[in-house]
Amino acid sequence: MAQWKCSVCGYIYDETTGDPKAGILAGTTFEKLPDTWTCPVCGAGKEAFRKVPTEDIHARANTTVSDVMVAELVTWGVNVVFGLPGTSSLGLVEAIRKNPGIRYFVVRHEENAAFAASAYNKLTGNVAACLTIAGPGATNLTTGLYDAKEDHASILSLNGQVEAQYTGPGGVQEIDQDAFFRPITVYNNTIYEKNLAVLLLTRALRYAKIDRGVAQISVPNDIQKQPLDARFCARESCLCGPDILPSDDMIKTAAVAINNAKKPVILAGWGAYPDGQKVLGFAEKIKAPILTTFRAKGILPEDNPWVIGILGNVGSPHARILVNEADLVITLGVGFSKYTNIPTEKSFVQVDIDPLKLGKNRQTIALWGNCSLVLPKLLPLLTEQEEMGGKKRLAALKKEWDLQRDAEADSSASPLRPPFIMKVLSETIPPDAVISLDVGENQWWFGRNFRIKQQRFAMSGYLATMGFGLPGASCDHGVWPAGRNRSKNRVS
Ligand SMILES: Cc1ncc(C[n+]2csc(CCOP(=O)(O)OP(=O)(O)O)c2C)c(N)n1
Repeated sequence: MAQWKCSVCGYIYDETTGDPKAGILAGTTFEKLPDTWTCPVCGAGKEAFRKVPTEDIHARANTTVSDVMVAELVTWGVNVVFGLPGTSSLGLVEAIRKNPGIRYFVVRHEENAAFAASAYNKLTGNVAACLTIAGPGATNLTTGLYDAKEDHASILSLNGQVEAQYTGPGGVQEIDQDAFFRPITVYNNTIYEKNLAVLLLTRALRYAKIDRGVAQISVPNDIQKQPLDARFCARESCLCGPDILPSDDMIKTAAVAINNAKKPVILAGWGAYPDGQKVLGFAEKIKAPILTTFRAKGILPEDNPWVIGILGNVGSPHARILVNEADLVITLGVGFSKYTNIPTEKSFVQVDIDPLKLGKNRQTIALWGNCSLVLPKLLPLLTEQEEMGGKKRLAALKKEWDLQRDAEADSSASPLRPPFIMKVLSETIPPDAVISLDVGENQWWFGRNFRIKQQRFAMSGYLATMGFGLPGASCDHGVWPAGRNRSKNRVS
């Protein structure tokens, strides 16, 4: 006896029960139904019905749910997973072991897996993944994932879960992971039905990328090991990331404001970090100094004549002087953290990918878009300004700041003072090193006194949590994308 499903409304005709209301006896096969019979719910004809498959189409697959999920991760470019294995995640761990396109980095405590994944995304822009067991493995991720949430790092958190029949009272190592992760995540789900495994995974990856945050997927232990044939799985598509550009009119309005400004300054934030050369071209054209937020330190080498340094409480007094004098502040991907302390009474041209960050006051020309796309659109509309001695003044201010920091770096002080340590580190850390910063005094002195060259650096920005430094540095071990051509220097 088979079941037939109406493709219009979903009603199921069950041959075992028939359709008593229409006088169709129990045991009547679908073929024997009169041609005039219609769906008792929506009235669709027999041609709208499809046989409900009784056999599991995945039963003969030689791949498991885990194999298919891991292959999907590789397709999306997720080739690094950090975590700590255990009973409820072994199906997924085994699938990673078998797949040469992805590597599992084992940590001693899951918090470090989340920190490493967060740092990995901050340093490479690629989605990173964590994989832990259910319950305590999942809860241990919290601080690291919160760091990712606050700093908009895209992470997939894959977590084991106990078999469905053990959920609820009596379950061991079982918590309601969807509820637990809800405040941290941009997407959150448990795969209770293997047919949905790829669909939910691909949806999670889209959320992690587009909403720039943590997407969490729990996979019960038994489901991880069930057979699954990728050919019969629904999925959502890979996305490269949204290209957002403001209208031409808005860009023109911003260009007019910049062309009319007498003393503009550029304030570059984390959102402009990948676009150092574009920011430099912009500064050179309008002859404006480049200030940065703490997180964007190193967007360009500090000795570049247009870079004045950090604005904020780890910054230079000279950056503060310049922003106070400015009649226009051009902010590029800046989060307006309290540490940057941007004078909000100023006029702004503001570029940001997050529309809710835009419009910090009434005098803002808000450009909703990616800095990497907005800057090339804006640049041709800007008037090349004459060099009127501004560069000379910047050089003088920079010199003053360097001399002050040199004077602070007293090598004879005992115990050693942080400015001296930072001076030595500035002179000894190779220019292509990756620096992962922890939280504490070291962070403040690094921000203020370390003279950055081409090093890449990451830290826990908004959460400002201790514990980020070491996993952040170890995440670089062997996972730095090929072609980046960095040496193996990692500093925490
Ligand atoms: C997880 C966490 N706990 C507590 C703090 C508060 N906190 C910030 S710095 C700091 C002390 C750090 O001391 P240390 O690691 O010795 O670094 P130092 O300040 O000497 O550079 C503390 C407790 C924090 N930021 N994160």
